[in-house]
Amino acid sequence: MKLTGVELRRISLPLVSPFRTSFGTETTRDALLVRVESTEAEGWGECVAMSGPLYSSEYVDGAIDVLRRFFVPALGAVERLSAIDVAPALAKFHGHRMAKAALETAVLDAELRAEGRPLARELGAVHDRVPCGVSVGIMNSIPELLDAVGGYLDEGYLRIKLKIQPGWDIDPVAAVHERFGDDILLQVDANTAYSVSDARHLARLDPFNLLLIEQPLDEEDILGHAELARSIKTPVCLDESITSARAAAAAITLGACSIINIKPGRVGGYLESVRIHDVCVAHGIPVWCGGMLETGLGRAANVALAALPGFTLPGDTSASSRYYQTDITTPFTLDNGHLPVPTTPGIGIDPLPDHLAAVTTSTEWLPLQVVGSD
Ligand code: NPQ
Ligand code: MG
Repeated sequence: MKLTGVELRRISLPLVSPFRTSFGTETTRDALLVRVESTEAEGWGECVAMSGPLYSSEYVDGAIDVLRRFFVPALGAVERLSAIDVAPALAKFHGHRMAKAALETAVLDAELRAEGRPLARELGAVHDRVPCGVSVGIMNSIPELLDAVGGYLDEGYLRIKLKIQPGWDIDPVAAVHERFGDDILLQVDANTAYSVSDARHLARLDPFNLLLIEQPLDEEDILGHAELARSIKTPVCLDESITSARAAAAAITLGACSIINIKPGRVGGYLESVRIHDVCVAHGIPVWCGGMLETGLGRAANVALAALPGFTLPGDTSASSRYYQTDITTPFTLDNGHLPVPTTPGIGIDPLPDHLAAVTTSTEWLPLQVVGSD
C-alpha cells in the first residue's frame, strides 16, 4: 500500500485516581494517537510516550516533532509499503522507539484490516483470553494501600504489582503480604529508584516470595542488575533497560534478569516485541506484557501480544476501568481476571467517534504526495 496521509491527534483523558510512581504523580493521560490513511485502509497506533520525559527520554511533543519532520515523510516516500518495511525505512533515525512503534502499529493495523486478518493471529497468539494483573501506585498510607489492593483482588485481578521507592518498600510489601497471604501473586516495580549499594536493603524483600522486582536500577546499569541479581533472592525483571531484542539477549547473557517485561512502545513496536518474546522463549526466560496506561486502542494490541505462548505471567493489561471512567473505545472489562483477545481484523477495535472528539485537544493532518497513476 501507499500512505496518503497521517493524522497526529493529541488526547487528554482524566485518570480515575492519581497514579504515583517513583518518578512522579500523574492525574491525566495526555496521549498521542497516530492514524494513517493509505490506498488500502485506515489504521491506528497509540504512542505511549508521556507528556514529560520521566519514564524514558521520550515525550509527546518530541514524538510529534520527530514524526512530522522525519518519520512520516520517510514512509511517505515508500511506494509499496508493508508493516515489515517500517523499521528498516526508519532505521537511520536513532532512538524515538515509542514514536516509531506508534507509526508501525498504525501501518500494521491498516495492512491487516485491508487483508481481513486479526493482529493476534499475525503475531502468533495461542490463547483467546489473557490473565491480568494490576499496577498499584504509591499511596499516602498503608491502610489506603491495603484498601486499594483488596478492591483490585475483589475485582478479580490475578496478580498485584506494587510501585516502590526508597521509603515505600519493605513496610508496604510486608503489610500486603501479611494481609493477603502467600496465595496472591505479588511483585514490585521500582522504576529505577535504587542503586547497587541498596542491595542489602532490597534483600529484605526476600522473605515475601515476590514473583519479581522490576527495574530496581538505572536503565543503563546492566552490570549493576547482574550484581544485584546475585545478591537477592527475588528474581530481577527488566523493563526500561530492554529497548530491543539485542538488548534483551545481552541482559539475559550477562545475568542481569531472569524475567522480562515487554512493552511494544519501549522497543519500537509489535514486530520487535515478538523478536524479544522469541529470544526469551529460547533462553527459558518468562515474559509478560507491560502497560503504559493505554486507551482501548493500545490495550487491544497489547492483549493480542500477551496471547503469545511465552507470556507465562499475568501482565499489566488491566481493564479500562483501572485507569479511565470513559475510554475512547468500548471498554475492556475483566472476566474472571482475564481480558478477551480481539478477533476482528487489525488491532480489532475502533475509537468511538463521540468519545474521541470529546477528549481531543489538537489534531494535525500530514498529507502525503500521491503520484499520479497514468
Ligand atoms: C511501568 N506502568 O511498568 C509503568 C510505568 C508508567 C502500569 O506500572 C502515565 C503514562 C503514567 C505512562 C506511570 C505501570 C505512567 C506511565 C507509570 C507509565 O513501569
Ligand atoms: Mg515498569
